[in-house]
Amino acid sequence: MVNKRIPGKENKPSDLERIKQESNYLRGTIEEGLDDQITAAISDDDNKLLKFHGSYQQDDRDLRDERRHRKLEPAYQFMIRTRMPGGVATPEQWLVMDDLAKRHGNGTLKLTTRQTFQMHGILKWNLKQTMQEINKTLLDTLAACGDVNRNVMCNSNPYQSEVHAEVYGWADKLSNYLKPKTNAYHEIWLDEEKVVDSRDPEEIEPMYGAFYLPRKFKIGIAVPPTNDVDVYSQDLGFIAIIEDGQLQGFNVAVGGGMGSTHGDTNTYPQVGRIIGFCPTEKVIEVSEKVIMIQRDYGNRSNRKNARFKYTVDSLGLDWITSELNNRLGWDLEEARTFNFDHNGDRYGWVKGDGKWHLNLFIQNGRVADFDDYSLKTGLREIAKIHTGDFRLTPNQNLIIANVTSKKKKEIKELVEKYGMTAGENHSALRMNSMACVAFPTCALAMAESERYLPSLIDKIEVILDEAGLSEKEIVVRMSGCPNGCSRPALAEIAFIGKGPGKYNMYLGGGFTGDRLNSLYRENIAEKEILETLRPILIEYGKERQDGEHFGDFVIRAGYVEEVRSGLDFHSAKTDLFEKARK
Ligand code: SRM
Ligand code: SF4
Repeated sequence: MVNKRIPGKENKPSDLERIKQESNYLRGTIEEGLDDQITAAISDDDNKLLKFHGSYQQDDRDLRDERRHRKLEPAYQFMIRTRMPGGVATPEQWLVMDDLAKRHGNGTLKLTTRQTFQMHGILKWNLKQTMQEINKTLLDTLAACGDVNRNVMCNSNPYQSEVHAEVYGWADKLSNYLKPKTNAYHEIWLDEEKVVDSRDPEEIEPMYGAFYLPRKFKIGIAVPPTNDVDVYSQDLGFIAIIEDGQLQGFNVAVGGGMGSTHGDTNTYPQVGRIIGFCPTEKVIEVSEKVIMIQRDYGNRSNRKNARFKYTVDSLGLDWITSELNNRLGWDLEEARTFNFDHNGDRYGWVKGDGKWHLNLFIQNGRVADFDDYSLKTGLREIAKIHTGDFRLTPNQNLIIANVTSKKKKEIKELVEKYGMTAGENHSALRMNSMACVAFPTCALAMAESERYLPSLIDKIEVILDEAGLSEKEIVVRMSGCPNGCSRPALAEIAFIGKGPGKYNMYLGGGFTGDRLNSLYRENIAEKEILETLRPILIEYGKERQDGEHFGDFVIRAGYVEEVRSGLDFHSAKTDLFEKARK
């Protein structure tokens, strides 16, 4: 047994631990709550359990004040998130999601930063039917949220090579293996017979146990040279090692995560650290043991310090590695060399494995019919004739994958007819942008994100034109609060909501997603954002070295200090050479 201090062990467990324990393996009183016709909401405890089933209760924040005024309960509604390893959906599934969004949701779909669909605005009365229809199309929502392993991410184009397809296969297997084993989901949503389970917790949930994990857990697999999954942001990241065209196994990175809380220096974004290499067929075993370490040692008292990154940082990387080796009964091998060259998407048509694949730009992942183009309708028309599949990318974009040469012409015509774009008319900055949902559905949003970033980029593009940088790839991300759902801490330029119309601005993330950025200006509004960015972009336009990325430049030019570990995130200095510049 270890003699290490177990983080948070000495303190009282958080209320969520009680809720999980008393829930009878995620059942709670969700069913009764759904049947209650008096309110459009469910109870607080059930709402926490509902997350494990892939849904959240929310309310429309645009309507909050008006409804309060009229003494009405908030406009309660539900968000549903699918579990879709590697972001793969068939055309039939696309059509079902498209139709459900129209019939039961707010009419739009969100392609998320973890390669899944989110649907917003579902009323309680329609929740079960929506879940059933999703399941009928062979997608599910189990463990899309909650204190369990979430959607497993992987490179979004498995047709690029045999190795890509093989890696997708592992992502799929991992996702299935790491699902909760309770029958609650099937009983509540799919009307399966209720099981009175008197077995031991270890038998009902052999990996998770009755308390599940202390916090959410995330796994992503990258295939170099592409780091589109932002492997260093994952609790557990795998980096495919390919030698002589064959997948040899994976480097294992632990303890990444993006979330923090404004003003609380005990919380910070962190990058995953590589602790070794495992052969391909061991990837499930390694994942299971890492998850069990987090289950046993994660902080169950303070949810703000409960992610695996804090377990890793408080117990130490050496301890985690040796505990993992002990549990495995064999040692991870020495990490192997690899190289990443970007974390964005590569747009347009590419050919691979005898088929065509079109990577479309979907601004902030929102699939809707807009005033100037009918994206949702266009994608529906494509789904009707498409014989391949769709791949949701980790950058909130979409690949129409596996298109035969025969179908390519038809799809190309539809893309043009509906004004969809592989980004020809956009700046490279916009093509490398992401924004989280934020208002009006996200209860935690402090500022706009998805609804605001496009117009801010319009204004930054004017500066980019002047600086001759319109075609220069710069990664920009916005989040409505420091939870970091768009993985902003890894962006070259990031905006994190502080209050209505106000953002913290961060600079200096690595172009390949390997380095954190650091705070450059606090609590600034649009005017100041543009005034601050302008001279830096102009200087970058003139002074950058050959091939130098913006994130590297702002460090070399002394705007911000390099941050390689989350432990230095709050102490990093800015404007190091300001006097010299003046
Ligand atoms: Fe997230 C909570 C949306 C990816 C870190 N996230 C939320 C909630 C559910 C708000 C809530 O708890 O009430 C948001 C729902 C908004 C809405 O109305 O839909 C939300 N997160 C999203 C999505 C939809 C953003 C998007 O625009 O794509 C992404 C869904 C991913 C998926 O399909 O599973 C999403 N969230 C992420 C990521 C990025 C990633 O996983 O690659 C992160 C940062 C990585 C990480 O986890 O460290 C992320 N979300 C959080 C956190 C902060 C966790 C932390 O460690 O502190 C929260 C809040 C929490 O858990 O308490 C959060
Ligand atoms: Fe909501 Fe914050 Fe996540 Fe944006 S970053 S979706 S505002 S929790």
